[in-house]
Amino acid sequence: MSEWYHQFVDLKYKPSPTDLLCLFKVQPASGFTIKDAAGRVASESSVGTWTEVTTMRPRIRKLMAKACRIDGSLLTVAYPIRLFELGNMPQIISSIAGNIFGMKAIRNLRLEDIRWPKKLAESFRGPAFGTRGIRRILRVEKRPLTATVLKPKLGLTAKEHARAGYDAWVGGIDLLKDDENLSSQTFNRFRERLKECFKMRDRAEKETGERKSYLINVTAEAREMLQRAKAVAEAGGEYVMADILTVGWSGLQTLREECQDLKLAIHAHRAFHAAFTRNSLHGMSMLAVSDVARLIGVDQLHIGTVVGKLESPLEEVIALRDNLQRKRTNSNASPLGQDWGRIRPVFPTCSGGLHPGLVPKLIRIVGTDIIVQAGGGVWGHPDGGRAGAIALRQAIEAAMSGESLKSCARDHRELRRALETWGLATFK
Ligand code: CAP
Ligand code: MG
Repeated sequence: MSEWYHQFVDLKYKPSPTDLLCLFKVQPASGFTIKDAAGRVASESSVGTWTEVTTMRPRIRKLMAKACRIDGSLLTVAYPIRLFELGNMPQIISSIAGNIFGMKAIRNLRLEDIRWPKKLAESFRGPAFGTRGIRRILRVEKRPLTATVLKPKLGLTAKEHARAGYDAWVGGIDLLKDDENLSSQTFNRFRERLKECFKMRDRAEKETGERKSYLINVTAEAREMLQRAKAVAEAGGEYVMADILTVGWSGLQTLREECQDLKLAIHAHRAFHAAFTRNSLHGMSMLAVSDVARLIGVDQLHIGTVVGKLESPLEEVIALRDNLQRKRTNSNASPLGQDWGRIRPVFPTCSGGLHPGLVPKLIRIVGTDIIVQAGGGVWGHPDGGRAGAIALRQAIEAAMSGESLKSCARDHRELRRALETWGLATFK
């Protein structure tokens, strides 16, 4: 059996620029060598199975993936591009991240990184707006954008939701955002929420003279999701939000097509990612997930905060930022490197336990070309959501001007109250 699998191992093979490359971290099960595991990964994710078959043809041998590099527990596999259907992401992921995770001969397997050949990468739309396009929509040139997720996550009525949204917008928030689990429950129906919130959005724009928008969650059954996107466009919205991993790559591709026609940007929430990205030995890295999201074409994606409540190691957050924003990613951000060609950059969103006291640290780590999202950090402010929004904006202005929060807080009450409440401490 291993002899057959070993035919998929060729450490002399030099990958061609048209090959798709995958970097895996492999831990063979006991009794198996890394070469055994490598052959199985390359075989079962391309054309092979556990035995030779009489239906094999010489021309099909050219489609065999090759385990072409083994470096300790790191395995690089090269896949001929003809294994894949251009523009079909579910098919590609079913190949390179399909059955192989369940093989007995492998104790742990993690897909760390992917290098996409130009022809395959450019068979996807990429972001419609990207960082620059989003900044143009909101007419914000340099500073980080601000967003707030209304809390509590669920339970508010559509009117209460819109009323609170108004407070956040006039307080200085650019983007109101639905929570990942808010859709169209009985207490807050999607179409009523849409209507009420855009009434308040328009009012807040008039009063502040600033552009404001709403990341409304359209996550639902695929056809209904498209209907909800249409309703957003008819209401004069600029965005939809989707839980890209629970919607699935097929649903996301379909939504991207619809949003192309509707001229809507996509805010991507990654709820569910930690179920398979967090284990550093098994699963798929968030880096690889970010590749797929950028290719399909979301305009904004969560990358973590380093300083906040959710697990997000510094190296990962920086690698994600660079992988989403750069035209060409080098080995720091992505071990295999990637030339993104005409695929636009995605706006990184930092979210999860953020509050004004953490803003300067966050900006020192990830820079200013980000979206700062604070839910509890706005709605937990002792003087209410509008004061919370003002405090967040004050913290960002202070960080942009290089003024310390303490000195800024002296004559900015909202920020002072936020610092009194949460201080400057990062989450343990
Ligand atoms: C943040 C949040 C976001 C997470 C997602 C939450 O709320 O709304 O869903 O940030 O995680 O439900 O936790 P708070 P990530 O601002 O109140 O913490 O950004 O890592 O994908
Ligand atoms: Mg949330």
